[in-house]
Amino acid sequence: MGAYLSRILGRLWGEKEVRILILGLDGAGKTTILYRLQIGEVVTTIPTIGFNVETVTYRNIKFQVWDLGGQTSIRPYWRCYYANTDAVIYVVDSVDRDRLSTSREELHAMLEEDELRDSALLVFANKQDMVGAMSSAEVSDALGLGTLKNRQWSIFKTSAVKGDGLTEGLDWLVNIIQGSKQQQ
Ligand SMILES: Nc1nc2c(ncn2[C@@H]2O[C@H](COP(=O)(O)OP(=O)(O)OP(=O)(O)O)[C@@H](O)[C@H]2O)c(=O)[nH]1
Ligand SMILES: [Mg+2]
Repeated sequence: MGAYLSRILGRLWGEKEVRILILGLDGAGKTTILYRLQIGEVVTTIPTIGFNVETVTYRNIKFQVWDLGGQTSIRPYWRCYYANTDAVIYVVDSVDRDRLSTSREELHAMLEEDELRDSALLVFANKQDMVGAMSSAEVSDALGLGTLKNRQWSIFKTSAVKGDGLTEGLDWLVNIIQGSKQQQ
């Protein structure tokens, strides 16, 4: 049954990998999430200058995951990676209340880009293991997710260091992407 399903899925997907960008302000936890997804462990990170890219296989689907540096001076380069992106994982440090408005501005500026018109949006309200972390409803409000039009989006509470919430988010993404494939 498993082999049969993977054949069907293989046909559905062809050989194409699903292209994902992980974006968000510096220090939000993007690189930690990338390697947690890829090797299942917490790695020691340094601020990303440029990008990391890894292939992550989940539920028989190959994701090509790009993790871009989030520092102010590097954010203008995000747009160089937008073409052919199936989904954006937008990571928020749920403790960093002071920079939520900046995070909101960057998010909305990104979503206005034509190349991301059809990309799904998965928001991770990260660092939920820390005292004072905002709830996903608070993060959602602060980011203005409710105002998004013509966008498939969802938000999940995550802790990259504990590994919580990440697969729930990916499950949502797989369902969205499979749904849109079947419509084509
Ligand atoms: N407590 C806690 N710390 C986290 C979590 N996720 C990441 N961190 C820590 O936050 C710091 C920054 O994480 P990175 O993954 O390097 O952040 P980044 O978003 O890749 O940052 P840039 O590369 O500068 O854009 C590191 O010390 C991580 O260990 C989390 O869920 N909980
Ligand atoms: Mg990084």
